[in-house]
Amino acid sequence: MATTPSMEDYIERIYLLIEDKGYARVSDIAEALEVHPSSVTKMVQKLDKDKYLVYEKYRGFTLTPKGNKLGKRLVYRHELLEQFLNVIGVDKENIYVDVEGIEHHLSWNAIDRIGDLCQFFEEDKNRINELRQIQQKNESENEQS
Ligand SMILES: [Mn+2]
Repeated sequence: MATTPSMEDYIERIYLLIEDKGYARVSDIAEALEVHPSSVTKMVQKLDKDKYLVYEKYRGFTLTPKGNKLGKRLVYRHELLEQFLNVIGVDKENIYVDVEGIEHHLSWNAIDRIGDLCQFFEEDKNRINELRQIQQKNESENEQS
């Protein structure tokens, strides 16, 4: 990760680790977020204080119901934004980094409206095809100019 991970990045990552293995250890979080274990310890103490997670001896961290609820929402948001960038035709190799760049900066209102837009395209594949036709037209015009 190019920038310092935010509190949301931590909760999102811890949620995914717990989903995968049942718990999250400092070393797992540090590796996943590409940060020093001491940064993880610092953030985890803050998240513990704010009642997002609890430390369980020998197991590592688990999320409280509050942390779990937020984690689930953050993972949903990440996946929705990947879907959105796919729908609008962003090149595959840009998608992950683009989502990491924008996900913390949108309101939940904007997320919900992006959800509507994805649904609009999902419900009728002709809509995607029409968008792709516009994109091809724009690309061939750009090549000519
Ligand atoms: Mn993310």
